[in-house]
Amino acid sequence: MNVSLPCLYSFRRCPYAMRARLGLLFAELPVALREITLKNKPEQMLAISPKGTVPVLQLLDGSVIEESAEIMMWALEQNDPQKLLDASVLSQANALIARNDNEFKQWLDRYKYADRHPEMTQTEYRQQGEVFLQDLEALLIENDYLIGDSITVADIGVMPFVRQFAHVDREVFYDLPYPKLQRWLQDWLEHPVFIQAMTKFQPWQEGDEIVVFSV
Ligand SMILES: N[C@@H](CCC(=O)N[C@@H](CS)C(=O)NCC(=O)O)C(=O)O
Repeated sequence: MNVSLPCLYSFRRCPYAMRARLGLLFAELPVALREITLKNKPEQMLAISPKGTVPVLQLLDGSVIEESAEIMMWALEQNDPQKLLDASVLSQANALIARNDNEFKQWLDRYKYADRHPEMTQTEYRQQGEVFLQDLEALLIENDYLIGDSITVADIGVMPFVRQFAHVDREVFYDLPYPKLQRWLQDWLEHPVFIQAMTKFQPWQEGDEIVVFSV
């Protein structure tokens, strides 16, 4: 079978790639998925995106989207049956995603790899990350999802990073005083779209059969 689909370079455990895959699944846009390993990036990916991060999406016209938030937005702009990208949520969603990427992610990395950053203790890094989590908890006290009572792009943009934070030490995370956030994360981990987004694939090699990634 000869299928022409946009091509997504992805890495299963990467939170940025997770948000891109979630965006594509919620948009119901099939792509050809190429799983990579960070230690052995395919030359075909580096040729279209020399910065060497995943996710990378190459469209059928050859253009390349190499930022995860842009892939998510692009996908939902093409098709958004569940209205994740309603105009009314856009500015709040963009602000939350920007805070996640520019502020929370730094503390998350230091919390996860505290031994590489001896300037502060792991607990202090965790507490810095919790500043963002407290704000998410406040939003989830008001509504079932981060912006209102249905899933928006903010939820799928932020959730993979909260998951990573929780997985640094699950016992510690579930002991923190954020019951709404813990419930929200737990619901996401059991959500069928997230489960599908976490399907395992073998790393791609030239000549492999196309792997269609779709709902
Ligand atoms: N700003 C980028 C960041 C993507 C990113 O940093 N991805 C990591 C994996 S989680 C990566 O590819 N790192 C390259 C490497 O470790 O070599 C985006 O949003 O897509």
